Amino acid sequence: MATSIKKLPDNEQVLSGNGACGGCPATMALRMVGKALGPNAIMLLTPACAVASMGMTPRLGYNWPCINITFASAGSSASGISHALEIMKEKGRLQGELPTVFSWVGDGGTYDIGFQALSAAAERNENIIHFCYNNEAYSNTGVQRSGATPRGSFTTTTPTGKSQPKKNMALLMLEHNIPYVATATVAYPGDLYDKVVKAKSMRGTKYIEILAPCYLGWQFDMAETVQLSRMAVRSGAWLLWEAENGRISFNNPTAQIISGKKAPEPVDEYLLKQGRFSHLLKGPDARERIAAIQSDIDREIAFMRERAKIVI
Ligand SMILES: Cc1ncc(C[n+]2csc(CCOP(=O)(O)OP(=O)(O)O)c2C)c(N)n1
Ligand code: SF4
Ligand SMILES: [Mg+2]
Repeated sequence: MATSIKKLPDNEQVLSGNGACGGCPATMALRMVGKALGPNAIMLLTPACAVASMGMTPRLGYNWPCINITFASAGSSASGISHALEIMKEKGRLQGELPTVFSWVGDGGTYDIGFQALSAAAERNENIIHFCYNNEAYSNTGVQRSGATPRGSFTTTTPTGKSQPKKNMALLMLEHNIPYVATATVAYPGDLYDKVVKAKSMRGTKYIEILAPCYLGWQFDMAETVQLSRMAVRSGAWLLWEAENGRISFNNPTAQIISGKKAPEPVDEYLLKQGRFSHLLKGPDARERIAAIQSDIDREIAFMRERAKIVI
């Protein structure tokens, strides 16, 4: 059972007065992450909403040392900092527990622009945590398509809807043979918290991806962030899973969907809530377009069910 939201620690690493939109899913997720990591951590950020949300010195919204770096260097910069800390400890210039080195990067920075350095860091099994907060688009620059944008979604670079399905980035990271990979989302804060606690306790590269429904790109009422996140999981559009040393397990409610105990909710209702899909739902071929999205989801569920049977 995941930790209850009522039992999460009181410590806050995301401070009030930060620059995020009200109801920002990425900031909500970061708050949970902060509760799990505590203050002894170093944060790396690539250009994204998370940087804008952080605000400007002297009014930083995050209670960690924060380093803003280029998209292409999150993996390598985090690796370098992690090594530097170990050398400082060896030389007696740092005492006590070493800070956790973590990157907080959007889907654009993870799936696309920063993938090469992240892949290289994972292949070297660097002692870092890479978080991808996935709002399924380049939100900070006005909502362009990324590798995480699902089929059919409107973005400013896919005005008639993206024609390709999203890629399974978490699974790609698992194929780097790293010790821990997990997916999470803001509607299940205890699940996210537990996963971060686990990642913090492990050595090597850890990858945690958090679905972050963003009202701007997805076009819904910002008060419904958590509801959208829950609908994504219940429809199977987002699967909650984790892999410790290559062994995949699913977390509820995804576990019930995978085992067949519960059918995923039809995707229609989830799509209807979001303006980014509204153009798909009109016209004579609306059923066909929704069916294509439903079949992406069904295929991914079936694929992950089979993939989980393979133990590396
Ligand atoms: C190499 C490079 N390309 C493009 C940009 C412009 N840029 C700044 S933020 C951003 C969007 C990043 O998207 P994502 O990583 O998904 O984060 P989000 O904005 O969604 O939080 C882009 C493209 C940049 N700063 N550097
Ligand atoms: S645009 Fe979306 S991800 Fe960016 S700060 Fe606003 S709610 Fe958060
Ligand atoms: Mg994004």
